[in-house]
Amino acid sequence: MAKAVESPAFERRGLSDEQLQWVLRNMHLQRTIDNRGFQLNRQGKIPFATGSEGHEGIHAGAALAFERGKDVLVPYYRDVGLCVGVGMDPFDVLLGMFARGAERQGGRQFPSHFTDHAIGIMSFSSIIAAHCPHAAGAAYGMKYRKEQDRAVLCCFGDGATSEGEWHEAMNFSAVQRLPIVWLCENNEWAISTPRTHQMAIKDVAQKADGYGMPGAICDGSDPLSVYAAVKAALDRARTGGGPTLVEAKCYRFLSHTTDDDDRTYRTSEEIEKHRELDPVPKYERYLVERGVMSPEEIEALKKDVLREVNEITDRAEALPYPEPSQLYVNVYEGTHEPWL
Ligand SMILES: Cc1ncc(C[n+]2csc(CCOP(=O)(O)OP(=O)(O)O)c2C)c(N)n1
Ligand SMILES: [Mg+2]
Repeated sequence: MAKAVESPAFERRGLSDEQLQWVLRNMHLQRTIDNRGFQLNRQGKIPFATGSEGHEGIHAGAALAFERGKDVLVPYYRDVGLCVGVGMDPFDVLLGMFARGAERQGGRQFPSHFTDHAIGIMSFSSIIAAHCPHAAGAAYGMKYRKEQDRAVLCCFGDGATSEGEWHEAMNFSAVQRLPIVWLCENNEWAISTPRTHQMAIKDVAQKADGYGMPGAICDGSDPLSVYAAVKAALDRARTGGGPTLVEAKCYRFLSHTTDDDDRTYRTSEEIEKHRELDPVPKYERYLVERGVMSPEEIEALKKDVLREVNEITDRAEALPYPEPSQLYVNVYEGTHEPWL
């Protein structure tokens, strides 16, 4: 049976003051970048942005558990805070939004389709759950090469767990005892489809039973609860213990993307009710109560994050679109130019 991680809210988990403050900065960075995407879209400056507000606790906690230089991250489009948290340059996120040629993928990928080979962030597609077999493959590679002390962290939403590829990846990873952690960011919605239309069970983590791997549930609005659950699962994977399905429960506060009008399928009352669990103010209260940061220090941190996001926005906007001649670079080998 899936086990809820024993987590009295906001237990310190042996983290230093600096680490606890880093978590807050990561959460604000994500939220500020997120809101910037929506603003730029409404200003007509970018075609598309995703909204991850409500997922901050998951991203900051999981990023802290990830070992840079060793582990491999296979994210999905919601994971801006996680990717930035493991070391991706936030400037690259803005370059992606503006589709600028200087972006790592030449400005041709959808925004929020992060990748960074140097850090170990694997490229993924928009096809829901298609990255899960790829993540299992990366973990299989680690096992095949007898690499020790490293693992794959693969993220996806609750809706992804209805896809055939997800089930195949889960099953394969359990049968092969692969070094992988499956992190489900359960925000209760898959665009307009509520969780109750996707599955007849309450907890995604229950699905782990069917494959013969442990399932764990953590509170996605508490970054330290997520850190503990993901770290325990990664440690197990890194030491030959096989895969774990970790479910982090959260709620998506914004519409699915800038292309989605969530008023057509959920009420503002529902959103307001979940706002009480907003991870950002909740975590700020914790830091102040424990004397880790003063309200003035938190204000200064927020200002600094806004300064950084303003700066990278201006810098990205000033750069040019990709050259048309670059269209097929990294798509076809050599100078092949189809349809020209
Ligand atoms: C195979 C496939 N089917 C449908 C879509 C359209 N689509 C894009 S995002 C999404 C919802 C996914 O929901 P979930 O997995 O819960 O992640 P969330 O967006 O809620 O974080 C859908 C259905 C897609 N990209 N791929
Ligand atoms: Mg979802």
